[in-house]
Amino acid sequence: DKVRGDVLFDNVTFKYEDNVVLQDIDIDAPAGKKVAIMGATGAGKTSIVNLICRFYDPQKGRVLVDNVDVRDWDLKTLRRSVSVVMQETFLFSDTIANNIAYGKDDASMDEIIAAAKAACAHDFIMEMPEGYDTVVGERGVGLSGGQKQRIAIARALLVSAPILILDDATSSVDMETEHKIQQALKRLMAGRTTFIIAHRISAVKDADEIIILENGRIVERGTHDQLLKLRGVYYDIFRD
Ligand code: DCP
Ligand code: MG
Repeated sequence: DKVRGDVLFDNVTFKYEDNVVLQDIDIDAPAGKKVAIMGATGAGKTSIVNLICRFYDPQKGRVLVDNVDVRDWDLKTLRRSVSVVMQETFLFSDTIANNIAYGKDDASMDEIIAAAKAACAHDFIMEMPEGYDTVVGERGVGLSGGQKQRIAIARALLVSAPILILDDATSSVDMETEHKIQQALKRLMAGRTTFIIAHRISAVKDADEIIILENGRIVERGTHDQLLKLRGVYYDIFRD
């Protein structure tokens, strides 16, 4: 009963109270496919990925994982099958090492350090008062947005869930760090169904399908080359 990681959005419409956020969304992502989602703030990007983990349920249509409606999944199994690097990373009031190992409590210190190195987090962690034993989070040392994102990427590197969601995973890091992390993210994505939400063309251009969202509707979709030929919204982002 291993989860393969096929994800299908079948005519999904979703609203928060009266606010329609997604309309008639169809996405077919068989196991291993890389889907990128772009769109302005408020377009509905995070709402799409929220439905996979069942943080919310759609009012119309279905979200399927391995051909089974996510509503029929055991919630624990479903959420364990999805590894998420969120836009706003949540850190526990605990040591950096435990924050990285969250989701894989049996990780060895060597594994934790390797993940942190791949996520470009090792250097700043070593500069903290107690290195990997430094307590962060609400009752500990504060971290910048970019540092938190790198902890979250290290965390995702440790667990091997078949579905991966990167929601603006590098939005708070500078270009140089993003470039360095890119390699680790590529390794992270290999063999997993991946949803990449990003604003930069560099982060999405290799995806199997790029989806452009506008006010909750898909207005363009295709590969990088196909979308450039369209000379539409994606082309305009590319030219800027
Ligand atoms: N919304 C809401 N209630 C929530 C979350 C969002 O009413 N609890 C609204 C705000 C937006 C719309 O839903 O109008 C879509 O929100 P998303 O978070 O899905 O938007 P994005 O992820 O695309 O925006 P951003 O790029 O800012 O992350
Ligand atoms: Mg969002």
